[in-house]
Amino acid sequence: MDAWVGHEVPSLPGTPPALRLYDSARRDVFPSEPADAATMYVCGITPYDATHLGHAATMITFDLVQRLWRDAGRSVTYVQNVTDIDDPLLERATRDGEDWIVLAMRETALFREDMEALRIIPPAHYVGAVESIPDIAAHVRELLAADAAYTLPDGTGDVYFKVAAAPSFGYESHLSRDEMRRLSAERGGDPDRDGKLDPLDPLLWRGARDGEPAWDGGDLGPGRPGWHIECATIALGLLGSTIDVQGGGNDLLYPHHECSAAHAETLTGSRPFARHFVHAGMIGLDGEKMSKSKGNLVFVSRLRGDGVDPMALRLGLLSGHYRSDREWTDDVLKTGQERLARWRTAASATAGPSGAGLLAAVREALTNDLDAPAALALVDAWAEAAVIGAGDDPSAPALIAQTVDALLGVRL
Ligand code: 5CA
Ligand code: ZN
Repeated sequence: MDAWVGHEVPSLPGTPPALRLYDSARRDVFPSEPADAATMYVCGITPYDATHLGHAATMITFDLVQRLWRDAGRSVTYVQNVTDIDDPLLERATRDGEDWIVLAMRETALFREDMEALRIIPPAHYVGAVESIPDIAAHVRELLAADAAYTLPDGTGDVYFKVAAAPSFGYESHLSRDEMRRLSAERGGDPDRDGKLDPLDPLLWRGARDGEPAWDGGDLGPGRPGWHIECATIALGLLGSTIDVQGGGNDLLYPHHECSAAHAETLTGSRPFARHFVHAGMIGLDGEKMSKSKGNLVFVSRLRGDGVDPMALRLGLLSGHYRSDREWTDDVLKTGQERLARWRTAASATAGPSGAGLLAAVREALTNDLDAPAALALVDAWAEAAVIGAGDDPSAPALIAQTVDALLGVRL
């Protein structure tokens, strides 16, 4: 499907240090050393409700990764999916008496608009689950043929992956089996279903049910895809067997990313599926994770409609470190708005402290596991000096505006 429209990204003088990122599997920060063309797959929305600030925060996180790779002269192939068929989408459509396709298309269109307003660089490939079904079904058949999957003997046609076929299962999330079981029940899995070989085995293909949409699965019979195989298939098809970054929120670490890596690795025989498994913290509201199922949402489109500058939202979301779970409050928004106004005033000053010095410091902060709060503090200090007439670099205000645009995605 179509992605959204991008904006020109200014190129900056000089060379940045190598990007270092935290990898959930190795549990530490390691350099990301992609070939000339870096590859990234990020788990996108399930379009049954509008984009909220949690989605925006995760998309901004991976937008920074792309910006830093580009700043280092790499081309980037970025793929994002849309889970445009899955249980929550069908449940919401049924609840509201709406056609699930219309719901998915409307919310996906709104997401594109929000991403454009937030100046997120669009993915090279924006791919829906539905359009990927033939490839997904082929992978499920391949896993069955390799004895890494089985059909449940209850006549439903449901096919499960054998976690026993992935000897390294668990290497990404490092959880105990009890914890995996608990999270799998909470996040779309069915550990207590009868007939499974292992309670942790995830669904690959759901046989057709009355009243549910179904697609031709060849030998699998009609049905629809499981969730984890969707992302494994889309990533493998467009990015090959080893990607530089697999990203998403930390709510996806288990079971989604652990299982999609296990599927991909079993299909290709190559491990790890991603050199860095990168997870963004959860944005919460009133002490709870912002989520469609809980309904405690602040929508990007609602704030935009209220006249909030998307650049202030971006600054608000960047004011906490991407890996920390953090709260969205009125104060976070107000601070973002005030910061944006201060930076805009400073960028129109006639001179300021050294622009090249600030660019180097901002690059240092951001390549250090995306330390955006440190980068914001550096620009704050520069802006404070520039507005009181300190510093005599006449090229600094323009360079700072370009730096903030190219690296933080904030247009002044
Ligand atoms: N379609 C699947 C991924 S394949 C999905 O999780 N969709 S989602 O709509 O629930 O979330 C979209 C993206 O936003 C995911 O990367 C998810 O991890 C992230 N996300 C969801 N809620 C939050 C939140 N409260 N804070 C930060 N990120 C979030
Ligand atoms: Zn995914």
